[in-house]
Amino acid sequence: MKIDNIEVFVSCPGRNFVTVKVTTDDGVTGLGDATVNGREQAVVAMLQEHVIPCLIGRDAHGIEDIWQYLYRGVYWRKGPINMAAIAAIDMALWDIKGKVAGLPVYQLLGGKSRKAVGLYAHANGETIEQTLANAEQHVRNGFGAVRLQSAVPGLDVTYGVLGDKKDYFELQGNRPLPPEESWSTPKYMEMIVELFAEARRRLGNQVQLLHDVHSRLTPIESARLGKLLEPYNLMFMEDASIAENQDNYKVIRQHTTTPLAIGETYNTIWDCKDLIQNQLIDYIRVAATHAGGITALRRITDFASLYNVKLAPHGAPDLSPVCFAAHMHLDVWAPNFGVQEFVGLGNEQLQQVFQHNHQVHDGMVHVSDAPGLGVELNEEAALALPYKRSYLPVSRLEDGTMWNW
Ligand code: CS2
Ligand code: MG
Repeated sequence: MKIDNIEVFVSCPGRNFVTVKVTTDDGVTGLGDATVNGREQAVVAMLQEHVIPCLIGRDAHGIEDIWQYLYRGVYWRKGPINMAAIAAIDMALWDIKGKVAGLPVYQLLGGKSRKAVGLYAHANGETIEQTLANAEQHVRNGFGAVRLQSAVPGLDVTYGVLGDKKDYFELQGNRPLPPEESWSTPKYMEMIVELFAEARRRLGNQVQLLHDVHSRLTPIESARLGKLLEPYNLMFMEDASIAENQDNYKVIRQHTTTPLAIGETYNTIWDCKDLIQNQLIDYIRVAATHAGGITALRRITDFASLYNVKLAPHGAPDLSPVCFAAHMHLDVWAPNFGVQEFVGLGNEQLQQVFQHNHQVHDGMVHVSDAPGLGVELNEEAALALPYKRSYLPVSRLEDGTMWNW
């Protein structure tokens, strides 16, 4: 079975997504997600100019060999653009293999390790009261885990808070240039502990609580926050600090027992190998789209299982339903699965462009048994929503110093 054609669709159902469609010489098709938020066209160029010409005519069943060919063969290894291109091809080939075998991808990985995939929902608000009311709604809807993000008093905008936007798609959808947001760690630290103290008073101790620091703190500030949050027993504190220097997490780890999660910006196992093998983290948050696809995530997951690190794939609104489906199959298979981020099934446009029947209820996803990944692309709908350049924000400290968004 040969790769006959590979197409790239860039569509904007609320925000931009890059979708790869591989077609074999006997007409079997597979989908992959190649979306890198704010750098979509760079991945399109990587695919169209440098990757696709090398794949036409190759054996579509040769998933590992094609992964190794694209990873080793580029010479300039790693990086988010390169690995997203590899990831999309990889996902599409797993999709094809499942369709040819008549099996959902999780069966090809080794079958189910659990009946369904546990999710954490996103709660946010302009005030602690609003955030917790949103969290209570998620708990009523059956979610057993909720991420809390609340506006920082004194800052115009805070990461993870929708403000006057109705959903994340509207929030991200139209930024012709990077918006500039300001950050104050002192103001944040004043609010954050109160948020979780009040959350435990209102939500009780059963619900799992999470928080995304979004790389805003230095290691010692993260250590301090982790200690302050220990009484509130978080499931994890995510992206406490940037870990280009993976040793940063030795500073955090020696001071706090609050579980740590990181990984959504990583694009190979090398970005997190030391964090995992030194047990400096508890959850690895890699995304199939950003870290090389299903083949790569399977490898990272197995490596993490040796060190008691659980898989908690990224699940933000800038990953398409194709990546979400890839995560469903990995999550339901992985013996060391932890939790899956879930921001909802998306707006009407998104559900029109990408169709699947992964069922969400009671805070869990019941993975589709459709062969392959279980997602189909409505090409007509996709083409009717053309790409619209949009950027992620940038962040500065209040004195103007560039900071981590
Ligand atoms: C966030 C993401 O969901 C998360 O954990 O860190 O929403 C992140 O801000 C986006 O993926 C950036 O594009
Ligand atoms: Mg995050």
